[in-house]
Amino acid sequence: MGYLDAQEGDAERTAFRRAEKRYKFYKHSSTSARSIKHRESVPPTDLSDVIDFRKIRHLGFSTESGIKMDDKNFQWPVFTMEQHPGFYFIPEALGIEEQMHWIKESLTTFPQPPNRTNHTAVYGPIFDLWNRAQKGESTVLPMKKKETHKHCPIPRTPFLDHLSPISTEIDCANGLSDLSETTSDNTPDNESNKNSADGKSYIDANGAISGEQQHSTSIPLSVLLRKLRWATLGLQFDWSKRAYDLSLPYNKMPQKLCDLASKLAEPAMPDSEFHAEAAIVNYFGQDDMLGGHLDDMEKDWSKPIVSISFGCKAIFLLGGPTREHKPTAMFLRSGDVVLMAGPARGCFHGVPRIFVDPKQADLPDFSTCDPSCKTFIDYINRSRINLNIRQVF
Ligand SMILES: O=C(O)CCC(=O)C(=O)O
Repeated sequence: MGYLDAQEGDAERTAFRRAEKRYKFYKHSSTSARSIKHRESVPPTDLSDVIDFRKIRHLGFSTESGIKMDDKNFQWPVFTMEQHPGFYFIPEALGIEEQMHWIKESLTTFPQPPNRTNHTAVYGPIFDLWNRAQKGESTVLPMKKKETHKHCPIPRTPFLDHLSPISTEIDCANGLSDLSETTSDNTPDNESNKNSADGKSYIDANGAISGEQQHSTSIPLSVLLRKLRWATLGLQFDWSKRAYDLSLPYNKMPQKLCDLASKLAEPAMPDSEFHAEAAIVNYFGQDDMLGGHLDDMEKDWSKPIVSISFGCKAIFLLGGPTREHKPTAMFLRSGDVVLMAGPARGCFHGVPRIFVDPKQADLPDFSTCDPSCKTFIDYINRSRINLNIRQVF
């Protein structure tokens, strides 16, 4: 959030962009001889430079220079890096049961209206997405006629652009067409998005549609669940204005999450308390990446961003104040926490890679969780969720 996009063209030339290209996942879906030849010519990604804080924690020492561990002053061992002041890494901060609790919340409660998701601008608020998707419900969703052109009706918000799939071919939510990179409806400002985001038409818990509607299409809710890319909690963010919109209805952040965030934030602000006021839930599948960006919309950068990872392993890139700075790559695993405060708040960062292959995903053994968690385990075994918590004022 607070996304700053790269200028077209120069993106390829910056150190940050080069690192993204180095680590990203290359999809080769085609079985054509040319594609197979190309696949064979691409060497596996060299991960030898990726810092592994978990490994360092278990080894008890680091061969990397400038990495320090503080295991005395806080509840968890906390790592800092000399070249990134204001950045803190807390490996394995959350246990398996606690992770499963937040995975469930992220999939059931957090996308519930009035919280907004990437689907809100097109379809209006959708209630009970997770439960209804599990029941195999398909629903008729309102869409403006304009949106039935060949592009997929998934909003290309600035956020979706920064959470951009590497593959240019995405199966469309209505199963009819693909989402071209050239789609014109690429801001939440476009007319169709405005109308639905205004809440003029919506789907209630029973799947009924009310409000203005010019055209409709039937979409399995499981498809919309798979296409869920973000949800905002607490104070809601307006992507088109790049600002918190205090006029939007919102629920206060869940107290349990505020308490957790304030405890986790301690290494970055030991003398005062962190008050969580907003959060973004990021949902990633294999082909998703989060392009390099700055989170600069909150007023006070001494207050950290508290970022918690769940599910498949990812690579996190932490750069400098411009894209010209070569970023440091590090692994993020389920239960790891990152804090960005002070100078680190002004640094470009992103997630170029998610490892969903079971051999590389490094997932905790969620099978020890209650059997009722099975559907959540099935989801998280192929995905990653990030809870990104902020104090706005
Ligand atoms: O997914 C992550 O680990 C980082 C998310 C992030 O940077 C953001 O939401 O601004």
